[in-house]
Amino acid sequence: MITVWGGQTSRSIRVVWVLEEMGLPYRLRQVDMLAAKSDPTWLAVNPGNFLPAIQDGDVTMVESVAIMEYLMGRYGPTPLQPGPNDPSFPTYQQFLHMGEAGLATLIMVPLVSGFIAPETERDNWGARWARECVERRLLLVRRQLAGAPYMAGDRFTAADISVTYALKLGANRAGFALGDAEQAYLARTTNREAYKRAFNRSHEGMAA
Ligand SMILES: N[C@@H](CCC(=O)N[C@@H](CS)C(=O)NCC(=O)O)C(=O)O
Repeated sequence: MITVWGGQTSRSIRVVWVLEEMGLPYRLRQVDMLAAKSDPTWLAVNPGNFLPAIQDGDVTMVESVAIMEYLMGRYGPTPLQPGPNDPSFPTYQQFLHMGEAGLATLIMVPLVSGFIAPETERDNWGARWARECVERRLLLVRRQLAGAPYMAGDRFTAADISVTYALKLGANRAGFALGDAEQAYLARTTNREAYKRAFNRSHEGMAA
């Protein structure tokens, strides 16, 4: 049984969403980030103390996109992951990784500066720079959506799971304004039954 260590608003939703799309059994262990740094069981899984992590037999992994690739590789094939000879593969790879490396990671800078930093440090050069970097990367998402309904083209893939998380993070927690195309895209991706199950599982805490 795969164990996902996650939190209600964490990137663990990406992992749980993949598991739901693939119909794989798993159990979810919610980590309370306020208590996590003194929880030896959790720190033995991830001494870096960030979410998500998985355990699958002898495998222990962190990094949400790497975990997604592991699950699809080990338990696929799955339509979530186009093969290397599929024409959509390069675009798929690009947006799968841009969702974290180009968007969510950078979004964290204005997010923590804006909501967690002391008042006098909120408006800072680094946060403004990161916000501007995200805005430029969003131009690629916008260009893609001008010609196709999904990040890899005509059909839903794991790249959409990656990018959906980032867009929601930016819009809901860091004040990024989304246009009509991005909002319609989020409505499409989050209307999937697997997303709704993943969301509900993530918010109900411990589950079988
Ligand atoms: N690139 C990592 C980012 C992990 C990350 O930043 N996780 C957040 C929760 S969504 C966290 O645990 N932050 C606390 C910290 O890093 O101290 C991934 O995609 O898994």
